[in-house]
Amino acid sequence: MKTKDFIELEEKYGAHNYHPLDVVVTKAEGVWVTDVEGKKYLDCLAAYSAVNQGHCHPKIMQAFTEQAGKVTLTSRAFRNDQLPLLYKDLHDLTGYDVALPMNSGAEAVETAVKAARKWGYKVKGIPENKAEIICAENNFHGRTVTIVSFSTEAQYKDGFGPMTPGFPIVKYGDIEDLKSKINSNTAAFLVEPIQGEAGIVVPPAGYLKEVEKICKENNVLFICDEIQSGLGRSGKLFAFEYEKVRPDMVIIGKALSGGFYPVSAVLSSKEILGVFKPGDHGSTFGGNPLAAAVARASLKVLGEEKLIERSFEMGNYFIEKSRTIKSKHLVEVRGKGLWIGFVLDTKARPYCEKLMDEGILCKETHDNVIRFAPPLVITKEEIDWAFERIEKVVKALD
Ligand code: IF1
Repeated sequence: MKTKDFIELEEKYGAHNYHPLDVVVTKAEGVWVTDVEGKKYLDCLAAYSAVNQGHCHPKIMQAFTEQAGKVTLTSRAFRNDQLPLLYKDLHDLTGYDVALPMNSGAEAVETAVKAARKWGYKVKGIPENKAEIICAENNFHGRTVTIVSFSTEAQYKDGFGPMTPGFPIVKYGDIEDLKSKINSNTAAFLVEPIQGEAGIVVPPAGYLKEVEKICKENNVLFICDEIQSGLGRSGKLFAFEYEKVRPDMVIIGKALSGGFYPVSAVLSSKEILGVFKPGDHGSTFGGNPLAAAVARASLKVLGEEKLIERSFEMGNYFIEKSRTIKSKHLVEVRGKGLWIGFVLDTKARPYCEKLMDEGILCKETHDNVIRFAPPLVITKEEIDWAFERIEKVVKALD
């Protein structure tokens, strides 16, 4: 079967909730993916930062296959010999005392919302059903009805009402707006330390420090969604580290499994996650031994291969080179680590399509930003190879 045959099947039998590039991937390794015609591409999306360790990393693969042959799922009605070890690894790596494992990022965000609300009622003393969780304009935290209830993107909400109440919105990066929206019913502020879907938007220097101070002064939980920005993508373990803050709760996912399996988690303290009593919350697959074994291997690879430091160094190299491109449509190059946005004054999709012809896969975000987020294992030579083609395409489209 050829590319067009696969596309025909997908168009005929699949729901059209995506508009993918017409590349049909059959194999992937490291930063390279191969399509059904045998053409190779440099993957500059890394499945939205879920394969920071590179596609099909052999060590994660080994952990996956070994565990798959032992036990994959017990449900949390019983215990298993992998989850406690993941808890310990997460504590030792992040310093957070307690974790609650889930599967998708959205499930972890929902878990954080439930924990913050319950903490608001049981610990802070907010009157029943009055808890508010403030979110930022242009946020992206997932696709459940409650999560799109606090999205400011009309399309993500259209046709999915009635929305869940209790989520005031503030301007991202605007500390005065946050101060003005906090009140005695505020349980938490949920924010991406760098906004991904919004186009890799880095907040003004000092913003997160101010957020932490305001939240502490008002007994409001500071929650960071690091599902996309975390685990090395920004050049740090967590993007919030650029401002030396310590959120009360951190949400992780995506690269927590190196792309092998949906694994996510909420990291926090006993005081906060202690609000959950047995039976309050859960999930069939949450914390299963296969997920835990894969997550442990994925975290180990980040450390062993120094991928966080690589992301910092290679990201700076990529950003500095990109800023030498002279083009009338390239307004700004921004980002942190190997998380880079080319901000255009025109639609980004045609650039992504031309880059695909040049052998580079990337994805536009918010119409006018080309997002480059390759696996963190990318080499300097591969960046040079990509840069040559990126510059060629950007100039050609001038
Ligand atoms: C899609 C966007 C990126 C996330 C943050 C939670 C989640 C995500 C910061 C939810 C997921 C994915 C979802 C995917 C495309 C992609 C995406 F364009 F949608 F916004 F990366 F920017 N917090 N982001 O980035 O995690 O439930 O998906 O595991 O929905 O199209 P999930």
